[in-house]
Amino acid sequence: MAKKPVKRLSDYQAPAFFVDTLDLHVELHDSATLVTATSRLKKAGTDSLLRLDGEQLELVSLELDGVAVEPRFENDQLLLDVPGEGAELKVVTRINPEANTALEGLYKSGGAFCTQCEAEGFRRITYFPDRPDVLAVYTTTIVADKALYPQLLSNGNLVASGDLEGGRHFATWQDPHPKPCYLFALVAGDFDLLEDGFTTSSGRDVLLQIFVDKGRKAQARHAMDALKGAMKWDQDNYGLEYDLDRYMIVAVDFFNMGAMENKGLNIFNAKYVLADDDTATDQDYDAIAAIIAHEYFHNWTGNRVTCRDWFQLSLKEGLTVFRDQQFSADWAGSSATRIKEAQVIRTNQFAEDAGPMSHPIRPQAVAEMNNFYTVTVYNKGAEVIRMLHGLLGKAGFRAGMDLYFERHDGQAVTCDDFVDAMADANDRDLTAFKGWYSQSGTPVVNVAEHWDGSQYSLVLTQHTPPTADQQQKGPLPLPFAIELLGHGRQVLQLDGAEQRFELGSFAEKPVLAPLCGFSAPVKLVFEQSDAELAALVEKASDGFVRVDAAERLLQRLVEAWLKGEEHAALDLWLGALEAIAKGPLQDAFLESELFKVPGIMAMQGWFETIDLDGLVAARDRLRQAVRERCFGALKARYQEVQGLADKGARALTNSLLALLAENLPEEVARRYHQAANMTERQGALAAAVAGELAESEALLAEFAERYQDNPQVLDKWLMLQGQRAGALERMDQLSRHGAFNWQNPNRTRALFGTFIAHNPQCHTEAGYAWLGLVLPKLDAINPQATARMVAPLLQWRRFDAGRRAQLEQLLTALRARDSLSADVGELLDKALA
Ligand code: B3K
Ligand code: ZN
Repeated sequence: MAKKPVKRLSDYQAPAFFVDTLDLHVELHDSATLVTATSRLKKAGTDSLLRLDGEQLELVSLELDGVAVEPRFENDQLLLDVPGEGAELKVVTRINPEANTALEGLYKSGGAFCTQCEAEGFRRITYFPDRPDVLAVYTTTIVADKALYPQLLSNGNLVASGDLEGGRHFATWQDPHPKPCYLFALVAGDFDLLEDGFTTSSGRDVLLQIFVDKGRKAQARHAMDALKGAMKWDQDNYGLEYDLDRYMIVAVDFFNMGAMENKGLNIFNAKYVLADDDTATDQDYDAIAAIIAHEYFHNWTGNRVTCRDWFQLSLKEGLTVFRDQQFSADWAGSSATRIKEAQVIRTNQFAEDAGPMSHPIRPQAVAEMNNFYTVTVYNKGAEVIRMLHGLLGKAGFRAGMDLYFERHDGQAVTCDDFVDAMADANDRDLTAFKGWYSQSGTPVVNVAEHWDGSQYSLVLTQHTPPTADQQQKGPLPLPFAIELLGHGRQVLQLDGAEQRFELGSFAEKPVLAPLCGFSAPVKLVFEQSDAELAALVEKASDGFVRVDAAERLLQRLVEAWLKGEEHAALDLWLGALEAIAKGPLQDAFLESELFKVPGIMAMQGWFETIDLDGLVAARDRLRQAVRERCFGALKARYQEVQGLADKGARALTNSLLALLAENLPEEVARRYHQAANMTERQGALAAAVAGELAESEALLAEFAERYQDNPQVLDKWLMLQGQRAGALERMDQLSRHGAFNWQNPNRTRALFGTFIAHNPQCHTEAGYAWLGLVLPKLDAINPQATARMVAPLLQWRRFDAGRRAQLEQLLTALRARDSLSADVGELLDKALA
């Protein structure tokens, strides 16, 4: 197995050399691109040993101040002694973009060249100090065939361009802002272009350009509007303006993640750019706006102020996710926005904490950095920023941000620098709060209530169970927002392991709604009565509390079912749903969440050991119970909203249809065929598939035919195929289907990723045998994408004895393979430790 040495935060050393300027000259050819990199080096301390990173490069020549030098190698580094205070370094390398299926460094997506350098992809372009604390001013010249690649793009401003011999042409770009190499980007292709403009608050006219595949220009309109919305929002809310004359976005179909914030030249997964009503759901529209905003916001939180080292990733990612969440809440938000954010933490992040990949939002040891672009670093990181925002208030948080930029603009800094700016701007001691950066695991908050006939008080205690990476835990300061039904809301600040809160005198015992708005990323243990929980589902004023109360009821119920017992929670839950459905429609988004049966993934998080068969049976039984008991009320609500042309109504209609599909097969088919947009069409199709309706086969075939020319839409089809009952038997055929492509991570994630994460059939003997064949094949193509897909299997120890044994065997055999990537290897090392 390929191994990467584990790096530790505590071993950080400042670079020996800075790079003032970097001139890149890139001669593009499909299989032999020539890169000439000329850098002006400046000694940073006393050490004269220069370390350059490089992977999968052919070194053509190496010169220091015009004199050829002999390279010395140590693992993936090239070492050079540089006498004096600095020198000019010229490195020429040859690379093969066409063979680059890992999609890191320079590669081809369809007919175009593009790059992905974060975290450590620049070292696949040239030898360079590939670390975020080396900031240089870049000048990039691209040379390529003019007919095939009429558009040549890189960071910053276009300073020269022209024709060359042999049908080739060139363009030279200059980026005046010093940046780390992970923000470098280059694109060459033949795209359709949507242009617009934005004038910043200080009067700078910015040209906005979105480059998309031919014929897709109209589908970039929504992304463009979101970009303009984000630019204005950041000015209005943080006083942050754009700092170049041009902002470019390129949409490509081959891309490992969502998007990348390269300075002035974002590269996006086409999935997060292209949309129109016929091809994108309401959810797609929202995700596009959120990611467009996220990458734009990075221009300040990430690019102008960047990370000292990759352990600090949450410095830019947690903060930028928080900012995009704020933007989304303002721009397109609904009552379900916060509920969905909480679901990501409770389903995905808590699972990460409960498994072998547990790490603090600032990890302490990393082998393959790409493995740490996690829900912990991103989403829990955002929750930590959200708590800070709550603690300091809007104005205090803004003062902290202002001070952060005043102190650190143009620098590469640490999470401590960020918290210190927040503390200093507000004259607060945030030492204890910093524990959120160094401690992994999910705090468990225990709630005990006391009511003596008049005085009502709460005792909150917290403890964090040990995690795979860290045994010792301490209490963390956390805001615990509560509502006493009918008596208003307040925030209790829990600072220690145990605290008592006197809440006043009450003639009747008040009903407590805990953790309003999911005020802290914690688990709740609270022996609240079933009846109170049912009351919360119906009456709490906080949407998260309502959904959470339903979940706590269901957890009790499923726990009883798994033991072969019955539980009164069933009646209470059904009663609450029925009462809501019979009441006047108040909030369609919220109802759309309440009328969902939790998925298997969410249910897995309720228990330490995973009884997969029991959970599948429980889920099906819940769906059936709803149909039996609440059909009339839910159908009436369905009829009330199904014809309405608004987003909330569409969300609610889709939830109801998914619940009632088995009882309404004709209506499912009718809605599919008469759909006015993709939200309706996909909702109906998903309901047919989840309900395993006889109609689903024909509807899936119709869908594949209708969208045969649109790979992004066909990913929706592949996802449904991946989660369908009996998917495994169709895998071979599906992976040979024209909609599928082994080298495209969107396709493999849609079909295989969905199957692995969401289809219980994956956890059968045949499923494991299939994994044993498919994972090595995927890993040889794209390690980063494969590592992401493997994540759910890392939880193997939590399954029943039979599955545990089979999974251990599968993972052990995988780990023993010589050709295994460092990416997957790191995960398996941890999982099997
Ligand atoms: N910063 C990039 C993610 C890079 C992932 C590298 N494996 C996108 C983002 O968070 O905005
Ligand atoms: Zn980001």
